[in-house]
Amino acid sequence: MKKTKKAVKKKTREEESLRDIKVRVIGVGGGGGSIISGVSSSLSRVSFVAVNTDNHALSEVTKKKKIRGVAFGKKLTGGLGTGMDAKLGKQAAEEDIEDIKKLFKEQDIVIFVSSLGGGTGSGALPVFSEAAKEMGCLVYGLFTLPFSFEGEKKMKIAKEAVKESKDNLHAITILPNEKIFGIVDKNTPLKKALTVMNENLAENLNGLIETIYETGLVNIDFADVRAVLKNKKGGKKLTYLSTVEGRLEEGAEEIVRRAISNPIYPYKITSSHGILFNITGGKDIGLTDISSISESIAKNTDDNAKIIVGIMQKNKYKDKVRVALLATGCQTDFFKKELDEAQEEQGKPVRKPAKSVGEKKKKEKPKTEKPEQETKRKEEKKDKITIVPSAGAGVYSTEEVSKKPETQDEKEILEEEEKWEKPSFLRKFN
Ligand SMILES: Nc1nc2c(ncn2[C@@H]2O[C@H](COP(=O)(O)OP(=O)(O)OP(=O)(O)O)[C@@H](O)[C@H]2O)c(=O)[nH]1
Ligand SMILES: [Mg+2]
Repeated sequence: MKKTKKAVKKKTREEESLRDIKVRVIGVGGGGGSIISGVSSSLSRVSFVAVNTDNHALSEVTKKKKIRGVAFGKKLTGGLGTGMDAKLGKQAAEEDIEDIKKLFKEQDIVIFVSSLGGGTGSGALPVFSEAAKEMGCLVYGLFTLPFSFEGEKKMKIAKEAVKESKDNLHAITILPNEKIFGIVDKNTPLKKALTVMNENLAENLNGLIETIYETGLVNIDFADVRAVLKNKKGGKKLTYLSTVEGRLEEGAEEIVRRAISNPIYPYKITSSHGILFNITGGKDIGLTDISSISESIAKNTDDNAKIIVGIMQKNKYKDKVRVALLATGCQTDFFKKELDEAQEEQGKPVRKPAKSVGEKKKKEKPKTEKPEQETKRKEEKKDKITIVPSAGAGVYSTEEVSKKPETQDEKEILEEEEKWEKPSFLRKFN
């Protein structure tokens, strides 16, 4: 068929490279479904699936048109959930793994979202993540941990799930629900508190997905995201994902401060070795603003971190800016044991994380630096970052700029945010 001039013009290199990227967000269990229902309405190119052993919870979540529901483990659970039995959740996952595997087929990125501590999400995740990884997907897990008032047992189930899934996840974000009390008052009704937590999570995820799919003036693409998510130096997969919006008049430092100190995180980006951030501003956003934000982020990270910067412009961000940040290789003491511990105690072979070429060559910097030396070094590092929009996307190590130019105007997505679903585990108690 003869191509029209218009059609040829439309098919830019940009669209070509993004055309086939498939991202599937899978909410596992009740909490996971609720969280994804908050993000699904504003994103168009990603597919959303809620999987659960609880038919009632599934039917609530799939009221959102964009979410497809898949039940599993019907024979074992009768469609009623597992009642906090992770062993049953695991068996349920194994029972229907062939059906579930179809969800991973041809997906480039599978993002599992789950609130750990129940039987379904915690039991099924190790099984699902293993299958997704084996099928060649880039697998990212975004999890919450139960509140401490929910008791030791739930926390134990959640931590066990992290431990059993971590080898099959390229990157993991773990957020204790408890952290929500850094944002809302302790007396806030639980339902409301969870909604705020879910909104925060959904907003962060939204920022990442927009970064992957939308075309920027300085563009971050799938290859960049993959490079950062897979860059688990020293096996550290803990990932920080945050998206914030602010007014330019707040100043770069303040916007960055909010982006890197999201109160729902029990860890910081300081030890991160792979950072990807996307700055979205109005048509009038200046190079100074962009540089200030970039430098401010770089100052707060590891010296050897690989930093990838993207810039987008949208009319709706007049005088405003949105920063979406993804940082891998973070550290925390909170669930250090679960993340670091190999699976020796379970009699399984220890799978050591593969070392990157750079890591083999590079020696760790000795930690003998005085505070003033550190400040000086960080200032010097800041000076080495150059933002060159006309030269294309920024993969910035501290010294180099490498990547080809991309120029294309942004698309507008102005969909209204919809109301959140009521968290499923609360529904049971109402
Ligand atoms: N952030 C957040 N956490 C939730 C939400 N719903 C439940 N949780 C947390 O997730 C834990 C597990 O609950 P569910 O997600 O309902 O459990 P499940 O995976 O469906 O497992 P079973 O119902 O036991 O089969 C709870 O103890 C809560 O801590 C939610 O909407 N948001
Ligand atoms: Mg449930």
